[in-house]
Amino acid sequence: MDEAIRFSETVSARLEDGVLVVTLNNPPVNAISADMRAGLLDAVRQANSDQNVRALVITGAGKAFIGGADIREFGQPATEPTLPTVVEAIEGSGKQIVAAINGAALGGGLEIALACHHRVAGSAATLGLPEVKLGIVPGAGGTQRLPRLTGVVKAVELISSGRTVTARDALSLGIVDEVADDPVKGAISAARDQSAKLPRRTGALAVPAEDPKAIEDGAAKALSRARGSEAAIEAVRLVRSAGERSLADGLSDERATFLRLRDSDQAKALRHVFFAERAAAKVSGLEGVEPRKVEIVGVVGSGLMGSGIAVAALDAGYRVIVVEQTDEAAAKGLDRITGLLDRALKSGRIDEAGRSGRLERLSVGSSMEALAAADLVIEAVFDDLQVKSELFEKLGRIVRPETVLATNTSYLDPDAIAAVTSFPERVCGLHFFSPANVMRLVEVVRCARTAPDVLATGLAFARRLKKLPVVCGVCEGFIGNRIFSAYRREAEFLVEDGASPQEIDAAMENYGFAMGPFAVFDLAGLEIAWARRKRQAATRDPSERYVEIADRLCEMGRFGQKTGRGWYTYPDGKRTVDPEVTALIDACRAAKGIVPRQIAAAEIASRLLSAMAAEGNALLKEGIAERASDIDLVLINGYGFPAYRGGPMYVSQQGTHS
Ligand code: 3H9
Repeated sequence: MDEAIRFSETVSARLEDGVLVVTLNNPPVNAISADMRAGLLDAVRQANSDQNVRALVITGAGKAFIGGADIREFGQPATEPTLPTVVEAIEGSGKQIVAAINGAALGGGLEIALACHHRVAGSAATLGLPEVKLGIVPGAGGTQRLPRLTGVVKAVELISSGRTVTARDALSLGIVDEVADDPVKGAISAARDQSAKLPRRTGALAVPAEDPKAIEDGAAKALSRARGSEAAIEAVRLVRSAGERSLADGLSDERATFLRLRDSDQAKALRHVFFAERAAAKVSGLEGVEPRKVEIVGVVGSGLMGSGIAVAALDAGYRVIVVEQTDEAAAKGLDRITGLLDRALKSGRIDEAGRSGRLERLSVGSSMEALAAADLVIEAVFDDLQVKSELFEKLGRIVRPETVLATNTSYLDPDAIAAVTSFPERVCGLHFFSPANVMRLVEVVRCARTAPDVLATGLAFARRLKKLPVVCGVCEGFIGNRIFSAYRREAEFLVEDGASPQEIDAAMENYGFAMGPFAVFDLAGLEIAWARRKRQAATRDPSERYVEIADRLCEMGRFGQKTGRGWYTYPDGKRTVDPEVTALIDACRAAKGIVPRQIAAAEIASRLLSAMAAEGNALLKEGIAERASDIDLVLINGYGFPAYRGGPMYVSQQGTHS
């Protein structure tokens, strides 16, 4: 065998002192294409019959080891050799095969690594089986081999959540055998050391014995989180069965399940979401634009939103300066932030050193002048134009000439806020969702005068926070709240037409929302929408349909869950239908001469989804959203729209409402 060999377009190898180092090179993430499968199988087969080769190492070129199966091929029939064939050849090889996991080993990438006889991970590697996020189960042995290394309990949790782990965690879970600074070097040396030994085949290991109760509890927890995701439910079943039957039986069930789910509506919708997230990162007008450098983040306001933003920025490693109006408010803000960090510590998300490191990078005070040091200042004060405008005017006199200012307003016009400064080009919107340290969505608002590098700074900042930024233009409510208003309007029409709030909630929960609309209205509070309706009253077209029930509820002091009463009542915190509301609804219908009719769940869902899509189309026409898939991402990540349905725009394009 030559020293430099090419097995296919994407697979090449070099022989290093008897060890064949096979490198997979399919930029940008070494996704497993048909060409890669063919090349890798060829490499293994040839090495097995080549006496100059004592052992093999498999590694990836560039940053990733293998980012998984090529998702773009999922719409087409699988071609030979399939991944299970390649994986079987690797595991069955008579010569030692060592995985040098230099970066992300995800999905089929981890399945290849699991089939290798020894695994060396680089310290920055990430490992996981994220298939359920794509509506499928692992299709090349993941559900059967992972539990043989980690036990069923851990494998159920990892595969049903699709969570990735660090190299260190993978080592303690038994997924990898070593962590090394130079994984290729480490793998070559392991391959040499072990070349005379019999390969340790993961598939031949027994699934470790565990307490049946722990397995039962773990599965129950995973299933309760699965919420309508068929893939997660199937993943739990397959992993549990690993200890109860032969590898061959487990693999054949896994493969059949994978193929069935791959062609399911849920998987198609989730593939749409996957590519939508990548598309959202491509913002027109920002090609080649560099973001400004941000190291110090200022946050004005330390209420629920401000403290959440501060914690998210601390989590991302920034120095954070929080400013409040008074010393007393600052002390309360510090308490709130410390409380959030304590909760993260208690849940194990951060350790003691992580907590103290964050507090060292934080300062909370009442002097606005402290913000002179900040590269980016985010205001998160009371949503009132006067308050925000005065603040921006003041900030304009304090911050440095290159500092970016961002407003976290939900409903106000950020152009009006920017206009009070002498530098509106340095202002953008960063609309976080509550709780800001948890919710993934950030609407990055491109104001009329926002400079491209300022918008790019907002995006880069949100990305470093590990959030999903979606760019939108200026309109009342931006993308999400505009669509949510349309959703609210249609939900109220449905009530007037004859459906009860609880029927509507049940229909949407059945569709896949975590909560129905009326439960959400009560949770969020009814007063903000009421105030908006009152603001709009003078300019409202009198011929437009208007439902007064929510106004009457607010007049009765029923502002939602926090007042114990809204669309529902909450004795002991439990959501309960209130006859007083039922009577009010009846009276409002009667006053308009509406004879209520039974509305089926399918019609409820269809009308609400159509209302969302219609508003989405209006946003596209107005240029507020750049693409339909951005709107889907906003609804999925900010409003509980079930990801496996693909979002309201996707649903309307598919013409499937139920
Ligand atoms: C699977 O493996 C099934 C098996 O069990 C069974 C098989 C039988 N395919 O995210 P980025 C593209 S299911 C095709 O911005 P990063 C992506 O679209 C798979 N394309 O990079 C983008 O393209 P573009 C399980 C893929 O550095 C570009 O690569 N695996 C794939 O921030 C850059 O992506 C997964 O679910 C793919 N698998 O993050 C992992 N992956 O430039 C999915 C990426 O044209 N991938 N692309 O927009 C990821 O999580 C991240 O991409 C990764 C890199 C962490 C790898």
